[in-house]
Amino acid sequence: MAEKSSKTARGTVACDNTTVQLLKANDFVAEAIRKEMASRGILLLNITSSAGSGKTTLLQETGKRLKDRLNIKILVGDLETERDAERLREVGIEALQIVTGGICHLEAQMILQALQNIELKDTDLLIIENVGNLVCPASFDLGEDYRITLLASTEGDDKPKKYPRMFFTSDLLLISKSDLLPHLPFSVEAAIKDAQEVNPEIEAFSVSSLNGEGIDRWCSWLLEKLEQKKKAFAERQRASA
Ligand SMILES: Nc1nc2c(ncn2[C@@H]2O[C@H](COP(=O)(O)OP(=O)(O)OP(=O)(O)O)[C@@H](O)[C@H]2O)c(=O)[nH]1
Ligand SMILES: [Mg+2]
Repeated sequence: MAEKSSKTARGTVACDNTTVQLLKANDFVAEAIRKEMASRGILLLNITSSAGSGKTTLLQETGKRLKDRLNIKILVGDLETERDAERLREVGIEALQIVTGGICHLEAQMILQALQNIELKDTDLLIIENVGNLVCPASFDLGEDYRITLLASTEGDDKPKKYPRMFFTSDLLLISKSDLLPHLPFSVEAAIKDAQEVNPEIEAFSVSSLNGEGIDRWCSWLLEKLEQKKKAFAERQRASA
């Protein structure tokens, strides 16, 4: 206690972490989801970012390009409203809204409940749009194969070091709204450098849902991961036949 009060005097409080068991329970459910997706050969992506970084718009553009080639389903988490799911349905993608009722992230058990309400048969790609928040969703594994984080050019290039857990746990960083870069003091190089110092494995490139920059590259990235997943699925099927 004495240590904590001295930290308070310096303007810092070290809080005890009481959520360890909750996260452990989440991980069990996430692992069950991962196994279920593996048994069906479905690629599961978890898209995260701050509020308003362009997740739904990117998924609309993705859907427009890939919906005739792939069977895509989207689960979208928000505190309130069905607006994002409606936007995705408008471009012809089957989308189910998960309304968290105030919770600032999606948990694996929410995904498990939502999965009871969608047809997984023949699905190729299941995408989760997480609640817009760069903090809490970082701690919750949803059973995804890959986590993709958007960082919009309007948010500032300093975010990877300030919110490291999200970047540490992500496989791909998309610098979104790149069409606005000419108007903003945002260095793509600095943001990517910081993200790769936090997580040397993270891939990164810029996208704009407005002018289309990087969208083909994003779709190719996604298709390559899907192909790898399908291949592993087919090999397992052959081995067990
Ligand atoms: N200039 C520009 N604006 C964009 C781009 N993508 C999205 N927007 C705009 O940014 C705003 C937020 O976009 P959304 O796609 O709703 O963002 P989101 O991350 O899904 O938001 P939440 O679900 O609320 O977290 C909207 O006004 C979009 O039109 C982009 O590439 N460039
Ligand atoms: Mg959205």
